[in-house]
Amino acid sequence: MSDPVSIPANPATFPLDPGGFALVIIDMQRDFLEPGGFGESLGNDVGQLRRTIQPLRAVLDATRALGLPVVHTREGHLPDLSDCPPSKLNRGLPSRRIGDPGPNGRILIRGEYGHDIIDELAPVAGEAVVDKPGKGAFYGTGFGDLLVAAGVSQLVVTGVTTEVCVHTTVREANDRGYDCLVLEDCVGSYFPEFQAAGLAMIAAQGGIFGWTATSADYLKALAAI
Ligand code: TIU
Repeated sequence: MSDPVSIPANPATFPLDPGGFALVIIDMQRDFLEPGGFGESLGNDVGQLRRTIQPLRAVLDATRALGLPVVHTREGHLPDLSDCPPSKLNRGLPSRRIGDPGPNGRILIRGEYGHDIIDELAPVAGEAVVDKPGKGAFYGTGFGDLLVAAGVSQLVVTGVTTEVCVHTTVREANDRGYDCLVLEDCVGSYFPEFQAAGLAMIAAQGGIFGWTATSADYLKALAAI
């Protein structure tokens, strides 16, 4: 593969290694992006997240076209909830709890319609799908081994929500030695103020957790590979 391609980013230029990165798409599931799921049950406006779909689709298409690795994640639990700690099950005052029936099936349960990825970003053959019981993609999953096997050291991170599963995954990845580039318009939060703060926290202190850039600049870099 070719030499690294420079992407304008915060807090500094990101040297994208064409043969050494994976696109990671965090939890673009119906349960977070469509009415009747976990996100809405917690009192959130799911419409806040939907602006990520179009730019993320462009990023996914361009990454796929080059045959580069793509990893999708899904947050959710086994039907018997044996992998869901009581602390998570009982947290807050949701209108519906994890495992309760909803219009898209049991909330955040593997195999249910609502647990799966939205049609616009559905995985295709050859793309890894990592099912995770927690907020971070590394905890309780084969994600770390998969990245080692793929030989990547950089992660281009997208998905929802910015301050929860995206942040947890970026922090886990950072501690494991990965360089994370978060695409600003391809991550979303139910809370505009958390979106802004979440992105700022990644690039602050010289890039304490990584880099942030726009999808347009990522797409320009892919075109230069
Ligand atoms: N509630 C919230 O903002 N997020 C989650 O519960 N999971 C993810 O971020 N995927």
